[in-house]
Amino acid sequence: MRAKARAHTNIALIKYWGKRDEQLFLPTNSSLSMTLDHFYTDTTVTFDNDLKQDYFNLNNEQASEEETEKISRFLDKVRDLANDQRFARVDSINHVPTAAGFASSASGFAALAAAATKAIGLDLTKRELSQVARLGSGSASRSIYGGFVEWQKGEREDGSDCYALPVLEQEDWDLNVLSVEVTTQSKKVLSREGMKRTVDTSIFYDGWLKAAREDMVTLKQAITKRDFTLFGETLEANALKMHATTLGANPPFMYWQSATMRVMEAVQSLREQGVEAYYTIDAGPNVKVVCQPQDKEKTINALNEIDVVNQIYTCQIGPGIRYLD
Ligand code: 2P0
Repeated sequence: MRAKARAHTNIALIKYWGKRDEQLFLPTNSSLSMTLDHFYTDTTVTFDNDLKQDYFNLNNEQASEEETEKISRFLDKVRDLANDQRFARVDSINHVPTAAGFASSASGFAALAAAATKAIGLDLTKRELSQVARLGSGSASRSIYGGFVEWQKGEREDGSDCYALPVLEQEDWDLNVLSVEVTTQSKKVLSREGMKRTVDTSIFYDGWLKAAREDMVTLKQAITKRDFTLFGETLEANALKMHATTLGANPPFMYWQSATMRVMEAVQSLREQGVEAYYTIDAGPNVKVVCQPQDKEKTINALNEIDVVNQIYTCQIGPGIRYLD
């Protein structure tokens, strides 16, 4: 009744931005991500007859009541699937700099889904596992696989056709992602709230849905052909369109800070000098820069010259979930 799993974070290149069902975490658009090697979560789950409630230790400390409740709600779904109501002890070590605004919900819920379903005796395919992880956090469905991953939105109301699929394996394209930290402050509008407000009110939301569909086709072609220019131009434009929806929301909001724009300008100016780098930005002010290995040093050096940059984490494409011990 015990299992341990490791899952890595991922960065979306076609963003997941909006739900059509908040209970089942069904998205309004399909998304596509790269799994990153540098940031991951290790989680051990032990179901135990003697426990009277769930326990959650995060980074070797007892987690808050609120965090434990979130984990418990997710475990309820796993218990219902297995028809086994035993409580569990969950131990997680997060190798993700959450204080720096990097999301840990993708790796966190992917590792928890893998460890909990195995510990309770469910034998799931990766597709099924991505559907279970999705019930913790949408982006977690993509972290089941390594490399390039599509989370298809599906059409059905029960979510049975809403899962992640591998697009290209980790070893089939060697790229770098530089995670550029400009602030460690937590964001004012959480992504869950931000996407809801955008779906409900943004005058640009229909345009986003159309663009996300088209960008998905283009990005998959770029990946198949290993066309880095088309790949970079498409992922950067997709991030800008996602952020544009927040400006059309009511009340409007934005995730960028002036430091965010300094990094964006530096990447643009690198391209003018012939260094191919492209940026993407999630629901926060930090920036991820994608480049090819031959341009990594030049890109890091240019980013290091920006005085508002705190830290740069160098990532490669990472693996999918694996069981440990
Ligand atoms: C993504 N983001 O595709 C997008 C882009 C943020 C911007 O997935 O409500 O933590 O738990 O499903 O997955 C962040 O949202 O949201 C996110 P929930 P999640 O990576």
